[in-house]
Amino acid sequence: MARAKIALIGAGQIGGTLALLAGLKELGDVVLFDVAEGIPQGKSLDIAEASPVLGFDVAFVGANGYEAIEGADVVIVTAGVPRKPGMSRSDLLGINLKVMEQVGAGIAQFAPDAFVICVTNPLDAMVWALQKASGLPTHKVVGMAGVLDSARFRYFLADEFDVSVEDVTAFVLGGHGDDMVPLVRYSGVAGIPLPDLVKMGWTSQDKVDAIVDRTRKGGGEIVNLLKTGSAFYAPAASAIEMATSYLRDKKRLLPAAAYLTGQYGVDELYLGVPVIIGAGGVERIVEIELDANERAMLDKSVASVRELVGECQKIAPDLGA
Ligand code: A3D
Repeated sequence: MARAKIALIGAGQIGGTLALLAGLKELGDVVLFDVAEGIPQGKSLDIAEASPVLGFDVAFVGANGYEAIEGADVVIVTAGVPRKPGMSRSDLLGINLKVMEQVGAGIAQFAPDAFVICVTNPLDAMVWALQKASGLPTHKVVGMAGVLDSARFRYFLADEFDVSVEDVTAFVLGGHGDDMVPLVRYSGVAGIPLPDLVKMGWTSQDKVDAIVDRTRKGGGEIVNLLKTGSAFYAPAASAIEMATSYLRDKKRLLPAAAYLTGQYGVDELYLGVPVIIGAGGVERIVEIELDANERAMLDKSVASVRELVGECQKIAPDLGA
């Protein structure tokens, strides 16, 4: 059987890490695309030269033309510019919106059957724009944020409890930002919910609250440490987990930014919710019950995503028309 083809649009910090992980996991042959000349070619060759040492058989191609992504099964999009000092949020939105228009057109022309995972920020608005610009069905275009946010939550909890990260599950809903909704009731260790672990004396409510807060600000914590650039190892690992579930039809239940058509009372908006990812793309959107407090937090998150998408619609009123 032919190998799968994975196209990575954006060969920056996350793009390069995605290429290495796709190789290590032998997910398929990799095309690394970027507008910057030499970067995708250089990173591809460097990783290919690591393959005899690490022991994987994957072909790597670096490219500056969209024809290279022809027939890709999965496309992971990290293309864009980061926010620079002096740049307003709207400036960033306008620039990355243009990038999504270019990338969407490239995908529509050369990889219309792909499963597309958007990583570019601001995530919930950019995945919306990418779906509009590509015209691909909504169940084939998702945003990566929830896997990363819940991974951070899991790591902090495992560290607090001194247990294996493998036994910690955690759930995060809503948009990717400071008002994301970490769901404490649905998180815990090997099936024991967090509120029970507080009762058992494993931790205190104050510590749980502090971990929730740290999870919400997890991206900023890394930015402050790195000084230049943002997190890339964990974001890349998270997108690879989503791609793996699609390519291997694993039907993982993962939090992802998915297009809602009435679920959670939200219509025509991408929002972080639990979904099943299998060979059909987003095969199901899972609606869990929320209490009044969780609902209020989700509503706040929905409002900020709507505001961002509203700004995109103002900048590019004809997008997807
Ligand atoms: P970076 O290392 O700057 O890579 C971005 C790449 O995009 C650069 O190599 C650019 O040359 C390239 N690029 C710019 N414009 C285009 C274009 N029109 N077509 C193709 N390529 C282009 O950034 P990074 O890899 O660290 O991050 C990539 C994106 O992911 C950023 O928008 C981050 O904000 C975002 N990000 C999201 C999360 C989430 O959890 C959602 C986490 C971390 C980073």
